Amino acid sequence: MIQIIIFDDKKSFIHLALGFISALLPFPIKLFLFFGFLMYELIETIISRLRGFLFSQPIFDDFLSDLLEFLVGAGLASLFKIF
Ligand SMILES: [Ca+2]
Repeated sequence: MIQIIIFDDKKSFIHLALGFISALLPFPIKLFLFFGFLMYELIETIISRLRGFLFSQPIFDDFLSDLLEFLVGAGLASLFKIF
């Protein structure tokens, strides 16, 4: 079982907004933003791990939390997208 807490900090809403905006942009740009976001999150996770901030919890909890926030934003955008 995986338990992930989303919307756990102020940055959560930036992830949500980024996902929302990404989904509304044209095809190549939205993929570019998505992979850019993934790379940023991976690097952030690795740096946090190296600094020892995440030693008390599974490595990818925060990564998955942020990714889900992005995808919820993208999902909401797709509901409101007309074209
Ligand atoms: Ca988060």
